[in-house]
Amino acid sequence: MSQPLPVTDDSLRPIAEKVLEGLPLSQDDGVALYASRDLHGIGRMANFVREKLHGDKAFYNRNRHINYTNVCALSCKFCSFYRKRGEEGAYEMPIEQVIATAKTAADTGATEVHIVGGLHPWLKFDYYLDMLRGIREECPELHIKAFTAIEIVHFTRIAKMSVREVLTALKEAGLGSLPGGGAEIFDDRVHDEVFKGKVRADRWFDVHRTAHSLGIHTNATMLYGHVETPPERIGHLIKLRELQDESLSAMRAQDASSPSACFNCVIPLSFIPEQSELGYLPGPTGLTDLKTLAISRLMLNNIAHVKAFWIMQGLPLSQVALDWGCDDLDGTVVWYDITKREGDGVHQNLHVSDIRRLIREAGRVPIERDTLYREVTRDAVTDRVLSSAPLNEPMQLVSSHS
Ligand code: V47
Repeated sequence: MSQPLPVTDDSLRPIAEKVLEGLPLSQDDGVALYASRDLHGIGRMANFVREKLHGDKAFYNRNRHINYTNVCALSCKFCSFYRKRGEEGAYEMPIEQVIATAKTAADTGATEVHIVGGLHPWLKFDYYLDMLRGIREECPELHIKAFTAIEIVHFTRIAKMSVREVLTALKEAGLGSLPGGGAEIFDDRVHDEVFKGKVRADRWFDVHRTAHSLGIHTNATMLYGHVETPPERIGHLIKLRELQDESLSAMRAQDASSPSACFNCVIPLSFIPEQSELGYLPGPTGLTDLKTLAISRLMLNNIAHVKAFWIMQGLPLSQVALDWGCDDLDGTVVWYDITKREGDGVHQNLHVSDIRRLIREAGRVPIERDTLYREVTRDAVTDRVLSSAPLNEPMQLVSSHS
């Protein structure tokens, strides 16, 4: 017997049929989803996909974000993080401070550090290599997820090396994976309006494609709710799906001597206007947040996880999003300097027991994961990680989610 279609908006019926059959949605389908008022129907479709992939599991991790410098050669209009060197509030952390912060994180139970910063005009490539080597030496078990594609392109310039050479050197120094930042919206019109100085989409994809070919897993983001239109968001998601198709094909063909990798998850980032040059914009509403998270789940049928990053969407909405296609809330974070909401400081620590409580209250089962989405088990008394799977091993996505 065929399943009942979960939508009340008749125009979404053909889309619902495709979703139930696991078929990829088109650009027009994505635009129709944004145009529909059937928020619950969209949520039910996204939830269908989410539960097909992950059942009732909702993932979180114990991590620590480290922003090593806010000095940046760029001046993107959406960004409230960057400072010019010498400007009040500008900082760069000595390597020892980054290493000590990572060590404290590892000692207090984190399995991951997430390290990103501005494009610092004077720091040499050795600064980044020494940072990774130092963390690797002090905390051999800690997964280092570091440097957006934009920072990687910056390193190719300062080190006069290719993307492949830079990534290879970083991997040898201890890099585990790349975070998804710097993607914004893959569209030239939006690029020229709000982040003109930044490299264009082709360079972001070049970095992620090369990382995958070197066996380095990566994440992907989309910054929504500023000047972009719904069709531009859908175009962005389809471009991510296309690279994931390529990377999954390569993974299927891989042998032990040439490991390859893919996107672990997508993180739709809700734009926070405060203290940015776009501070006059209202920012996305709760409706746009829920629709975008759900539509990301629906468009990206080949990416395993959709993360509601609670710092951006806020905790209450992130909790609700566990029924709108999301299966992951990111983590403990501890410190976050990139975006600034009125009243928030940079110290934004979410306790593990609070994350678990929020997930349980939403009717889901909290699962601690590592960066590559393997379940982490801990000794109940010492809190030490017991899972024996070696870190930095590629996630087995291909057979289960393609
Ligand atoms: O690249 C900057 C975005 C990103 C604002 O990979 C803003 O697991 C909202 O990429 N309002 C950095 N967003 C954060 C990021 C990230 C976060 C969590 C997890 C992962 C992951 C990656 O934040 C930037 C930019 O796209 N951003 N300014 C703003 N005003």
